[in-house]
Amino acid sequence: MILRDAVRVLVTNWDGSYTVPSRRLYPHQWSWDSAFIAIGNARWSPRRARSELLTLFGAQWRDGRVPHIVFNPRVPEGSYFPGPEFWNVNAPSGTATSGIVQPPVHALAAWKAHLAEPDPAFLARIYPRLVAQQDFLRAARRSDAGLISIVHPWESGMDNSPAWDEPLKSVEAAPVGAARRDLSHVSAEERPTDRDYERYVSLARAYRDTGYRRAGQFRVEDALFNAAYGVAENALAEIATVIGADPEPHLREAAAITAAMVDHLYEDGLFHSRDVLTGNLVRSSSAAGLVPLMLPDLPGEVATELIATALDRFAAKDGVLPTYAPGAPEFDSARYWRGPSWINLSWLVWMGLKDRRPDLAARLADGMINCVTHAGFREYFDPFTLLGHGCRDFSWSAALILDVVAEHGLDGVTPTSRQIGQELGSFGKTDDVGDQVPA
Ligand code: 2M8
Repeated sequence: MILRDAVRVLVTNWDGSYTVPSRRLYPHQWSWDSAFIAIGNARWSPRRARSELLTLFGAQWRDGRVPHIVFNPRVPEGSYFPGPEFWNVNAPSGTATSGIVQPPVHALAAWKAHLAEPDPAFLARIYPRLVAQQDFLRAARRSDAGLISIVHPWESGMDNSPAWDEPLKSVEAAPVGAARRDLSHVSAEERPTDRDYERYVSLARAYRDTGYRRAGQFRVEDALFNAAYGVAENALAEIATVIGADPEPHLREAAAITAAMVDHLYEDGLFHSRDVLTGNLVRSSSAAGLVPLMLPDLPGEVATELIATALDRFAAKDGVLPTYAPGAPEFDSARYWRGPSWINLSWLVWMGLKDRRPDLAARLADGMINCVTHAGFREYFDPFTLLGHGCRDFSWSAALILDVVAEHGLDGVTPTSRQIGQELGSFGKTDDVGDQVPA
């Protein structure tokens, strides 16, 4: 049942060649959402997974950047703020996009799509684009410390994390007036405050006004973003091997970023972010700091300490991972990215634990399944009551559950992909209906 419901969400949110995160709250294509959605779709429709990624990379800029939003021209300007008029960008494809990026989890998604249904031609097509995505980050965002910066909280994907409270203090808030659309769909207590939103808008405007070249007053080396960058290099090494390219430079880069992260971002059992403008470590209790568990080159003792932190400060043994440590004063169990459990973050940590601590990984898998069984495919969940928050029928919550169930099983039974196909019954056929898969 849960599998059918998950696919129903993904089918409902499919727009012909990609998937919207949510019909009402997020009616365009989002970058890292599409990577997570592709990972889930790969479990029942690898064709959709490939289409999702190729559509996103169809809007890649000449400098290699993959914009965080690709706008659907058929959706009215007023449906989402800030929309195409605010960002004022046309990608080389002619599509309107935003000008900032999100964590580069796409190479991993492409690799997982290939594992689900081997397709070297797809890999050969997407590989240069994935390499260009990494090249952009190296060229435009790398500091002397060898780490990649983000220039907006929206680039972290964990937009409203308390980890950004301190670096955002120097950003002037610009009035956005009645422009906010999110509050028509979700209650204000579950979304960022007006003051935070005003800062987001003022930062985005400052970056836009330099032609998306020079950042405003926010430049941060984030643990999750840098871990995603390293994981992407590992995935690129796998892809390179299949298509006859050289995996070595990717493996070297993955090892180098891991070492730089340990040197500069690690302290007391957790990875943190570094404020590039002040040079200070931003000590916080964000679960982003556990995501480096995904890096295969992570020194064993660091991994052991991270796992101890996950158990102790994040109560991971209970299975439902909060985005912020519950004992920290900034923790809020219902507000967007300030504490609730999100399926994508739990999934990233689950990936990092599968080989290191299969028992704990299994608990997180059960925890993710419990959340959606209890509350449906909500955007985020109270980690204690499992109450659902944010929008409903949220795509990555559905997609990643398909991936978790395919690997971990449900009620102790691990379905084969054939069984998943059978369980989905008629949904399997929708794979062939109404698609506009990029040529
Ligand atoms: C949220 O972010 C957007 C801005 O990009 C928003 O609040 O309007 C975040 O949760 C982000 O991580 C996610 O990619 C996006 C769409 O699901 O929504």
